[in-house]
Amino acid sequence: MNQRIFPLHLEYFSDSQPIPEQSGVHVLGRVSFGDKSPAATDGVDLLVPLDPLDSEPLSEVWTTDQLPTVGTHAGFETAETSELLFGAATLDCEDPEAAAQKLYGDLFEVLGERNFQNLLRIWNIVPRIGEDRAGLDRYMHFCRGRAIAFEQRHGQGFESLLPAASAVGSDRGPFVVWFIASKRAGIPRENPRQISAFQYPERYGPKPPSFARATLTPPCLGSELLLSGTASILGSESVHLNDTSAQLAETMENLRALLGKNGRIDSNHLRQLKVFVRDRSDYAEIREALMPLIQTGTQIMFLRADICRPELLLEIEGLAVQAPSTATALGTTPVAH
Ligand code: 3EB
Repeated sequence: MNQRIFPLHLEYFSDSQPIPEQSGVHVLGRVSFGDKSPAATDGVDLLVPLDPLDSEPLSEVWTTDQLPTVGTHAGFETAETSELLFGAATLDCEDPEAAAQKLYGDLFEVLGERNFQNLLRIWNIVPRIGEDRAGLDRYMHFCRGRAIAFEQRHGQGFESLLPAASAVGSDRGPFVVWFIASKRAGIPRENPRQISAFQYPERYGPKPPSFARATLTPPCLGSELLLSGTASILGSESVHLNDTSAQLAETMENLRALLGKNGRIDSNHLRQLKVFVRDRSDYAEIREALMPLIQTGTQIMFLRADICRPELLLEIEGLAVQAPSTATALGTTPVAH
């Protein structure tokens, strides 16, 4: 009892059990994976067609400290409080560029209508992301539509307003987007080991991907670090081709670099990791290699997904919070008291 109530909180819960109720805690949105929806919540419920790899499938549950108003705006299911807007939409469309323009155009309409100016986090599911379309892959088409939509909305310099994101591929179903926006701005963060995605050279596509490496939520929402999908990329290049364990190690280095040092979150705690795995047959190896690298109490879920570049075998996103000094960054030694 008397658990602290957070203004924005993420927890992974098993699909097979009801979400525990706590007075004063309200579900903004629940994102489940696979083909079977768990029982509905009072917030936005979304089913994403990526297969869970864990024996006990988990849902991503975002909660807040106010009772949200749920609704539908410009094709998005929304849950809204005075501080936060959670939204989700799906779209059947053959053309990934058109799909991105439509989804992001609608998203900006929702943000304008509800008066939420700040995107904190967005997730993108692109069906058959790696398939060729007129000499480019479908991910590149998606990136072009998304960049055009951002530029139409924010004009030149939109890059400084980009949220943390993930973009992975599904083998079935529609385009899916879900997002968290807030009244107050977060702070975008880039990774010193990587070229900003919005500055990738043209060989990765005619328009670069529109996302920040991480977003630090505003203090009123807990100054939590929302970590984008992160992969085995150094500079702008994929490294460790055909080597799952080396890609995992490089990805964890990239996540570590994002957690920051003095003056940022230095005593941090990784609360969640979501691991997207291209080949089911890599699941056991990745899981085994990952476990020793993480702190007790970090929640992990594994999903089968295509990664946006064909040579990437995995991608990992997460959430980190400032923690008491006894908590440690991933891979470091606990401090004794
Ligand atoms: C990368 O670093 C890997 O297009 O929104 C990660 C997170 C990746 C988000 C996106 C893509 C996106 O480029 C891929």
